[in-house]
Order: sequence, then structure tokens, then C-alpha cells
Amino acid sequence: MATSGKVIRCRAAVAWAAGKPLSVEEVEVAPPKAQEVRVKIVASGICRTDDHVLGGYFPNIEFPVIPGHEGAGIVESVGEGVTSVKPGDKVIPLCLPQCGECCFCLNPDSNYCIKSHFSESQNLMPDKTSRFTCKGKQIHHFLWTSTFAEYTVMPEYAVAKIDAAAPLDKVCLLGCGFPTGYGAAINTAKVKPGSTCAVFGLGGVGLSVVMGCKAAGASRIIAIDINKDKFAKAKELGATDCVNPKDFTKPIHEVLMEMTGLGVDYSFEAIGHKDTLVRDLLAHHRCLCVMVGELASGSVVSFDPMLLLCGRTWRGSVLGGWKTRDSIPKLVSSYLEKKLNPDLLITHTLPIAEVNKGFELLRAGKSIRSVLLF
Ligand code: PAD
Ligand code: ZN
Repeated sequence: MATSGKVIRCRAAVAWAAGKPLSVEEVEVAPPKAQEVRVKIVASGICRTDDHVLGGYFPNIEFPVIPGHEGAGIVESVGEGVTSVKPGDKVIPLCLPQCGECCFCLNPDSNYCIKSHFSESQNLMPDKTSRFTCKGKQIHHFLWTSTFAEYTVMPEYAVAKIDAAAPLDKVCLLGCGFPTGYGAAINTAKVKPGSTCAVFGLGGVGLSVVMGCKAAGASRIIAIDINKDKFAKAKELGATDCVNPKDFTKPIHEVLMEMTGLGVDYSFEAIGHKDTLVRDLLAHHRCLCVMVGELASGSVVSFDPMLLLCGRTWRGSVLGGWKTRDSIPKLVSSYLEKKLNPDLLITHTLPIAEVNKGFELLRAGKSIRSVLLF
């Protein structure tokens, strides 16, 4: 490609400081170094985690930063030594990579990769440098994906090659929201046919949990949200009951207990609030409770440990338990075979110039997923 080996000037939505709107700027993107890949991003969904970044939830995320981690694009060029992808390949950036060699990648029960940005809590590339500059300043990466940039650079093992037939403006959701929720139900919880599930929070992630519970054969799926506008979609995707905690004076776990008798078999927290986490766990005698929502760094949750002794289980789920490089291309194939339908989560499509409108819609509870197009 004509741009190979050269700095590319392109648009990106830059967060200069916490609590400020994003600013669409011209940025410079350096060529990929050895074992790195530069990708032209075509589409990127907006996930609540990006909003957590803008809100300054994660103190280890340094500003200025280019957020975005739910994207899809085309490889523009590759650095020395890259063998698994080539220019022109369609790819999904992996916000949780899979190096394939670390003890977690070799463990069939884990999808955590020790060579991920989580291990070091820093938002530069693995070599602690950045490929982005703007107005003479170094701009930080986010999760090594930074999909709010038209071109972005990632380690090779944080990129998954997908089917050339995949529509990038749709399968971008397979970069985070859909596999996170769907996998929390089928991989992390391993929901059994005939079971009863409760899903707290009906955003893109929680609605994907609903889809996962339905696919696993749950006979009752109770969808819980304080925004009743989310209920129609939840029912369309498989929820059998919808509950708004605001309609009750008693605590929600009591409401669920009355609805179910013994409580639910599985519950999922897809909000990211510490009080819903505890309420969730309290709700049921023999429940497997899966934490999907992300709490602000440093949050402390207190609960009576006897709750666990009596048989409840509390598990976390990152990216739905998928070993990403192996699984995301398979999910794309299932999508192309019409076995999965994450398209139902897309409520808005916006040009990158309207990125802040996308966040306003999310905060106002008016969108599920907005997809940004370059
Ligand atoms: P979202 O904001 O679209 O959805 C959250 C939903 O929760 C909204 O519908 C709210 O109305 C609802 N809600 C808020 N407060 C309450 C409450 N007190 N009781 C009931 N419902 C409430 O977010 P999302 O779906 O994009 O993401 C959900 C969480 O998942 C968020 O914390 C995000 O950071 C996290 C996430 N985790 C992973 C992972 O790998 N674990 C990946 C991606 C996102
Ligand atoms: Zn996300």
C-alpha cells in the first residue's frame, strides 16, 4: 500500500482530559513496529466502558487518550515478523488479546492473557511508547485498540482475522458488547436448559446476556432495569419477565424471591454498580452470580461471607470468557450463518464527527449501541 511505512494523518476522537467531551482531531499514526499491525478502522461501537474512561473511572488510564475498543477494520500494513495477517485482511481488534503462549492462554479454563494491557495497567503499547501524536503531543492508546481513530496500531496477537464477507459496520459489535454478554451466559455461567436467570442492566452487554441465556435454553429470563424503555427490546431478545426496581418499595431481591419461590439459578450484573452487585448476590440461595459490569477502580464491596458458605458462587467474566483470537472469528462465521443476531443491538449509526452525540444518547438511556463510521 502507498501508505506502508509512512506516518498517516487521519481523524480520531481524542479525550484530552477526564470529564470533557471528545474532540475530533487530525492525528498522526506512526507505522507499525515489529510484530505490530496498523488497521484502518471502518466502524466502532460505543460501549459503556469508553464512557467510564471519559468519566475518569480508571485512574491508570492516562490522558490524552483515544478510546474505543469495539471496532472492525482492514489491515493497512504490518510490521516486521507479522505472519498471521496481511494488508487487506478484515480484522477485529481484541481488547483482550490472546498471545497463545502464556500460562493463562494455555489453560483451557481461562481467557485472560498475561501479555494483555491489564497485567501492566498502562495505556501505551507493550514497549511503552505510543504510535499516536496530535498537535505535537503524545496521545495514549486504550486497551491497545483505540478504535475511535481512523487508523490504529496493535500488537499482532491483539488482532483477529475474520471472514472477508463480514459487514464491518455490524460485526464491530463482536469486538466487545455481544461476546461479553453472550459468553457470560454460555461460557462463564454455563446456563443449563430449563433454568431461571436474572439479568441486571439491559444495555448492549445485558441484552447480550439475555440472548445467551435464551440460546442456552433457560426457561425463565427476568430482565431488570430502571429504564423501562429497555423492556421491549429485552422481550424481543428472549426475556420472559421485565422488572423495574423503581416500581417497588421493597428491595429487588425480595421481589425476585417472590416471583420465583426459591430464587433464580443464575444472575448477571451488567451495570457496574457496587450496590447492584451485592443485591444480586443476596437475591438467591443457590445462585451462580456473574459480575460483568465494571466498577470504578478502587471500589470496595462488602457483604456477609456466609452468603458464599451457603452455596452461592460469585464469578467475574471478562469478554465473556472467550479465548478471543480463536473465538471471535468463529462468532463472525456464526453471524454470517445467521445463528447470532447482534444487529438487533444497533439503535444508531453516526459519523465519527458526531461521537459526542453517541455518548449523550448512551447517557440519556436512548441508545443500546451507536455505531460510529469513518
Ligand atoms: P449501558 O450503560 O448501555 O447499560 C447499563 C444498563 O443498566 C442501562 O440500561 C441502565 O438503565 C441500567 N441501570 C443503571 N443503573 C441501574 C440500576 N440501579 N438497576 C438496574 N438497572 C440499572 O452499558 P453496557 O451494556 O455497554 O455495559 C454494561 C457494563 O458492562 C458496564 O459497566 C461496562 O463497563 C461493562 C462491560 N464489561 C465487560 C467485561 O468484559 N466484563 C465488557 C464490556 C462492558
Ligand atoms: Zn466494551
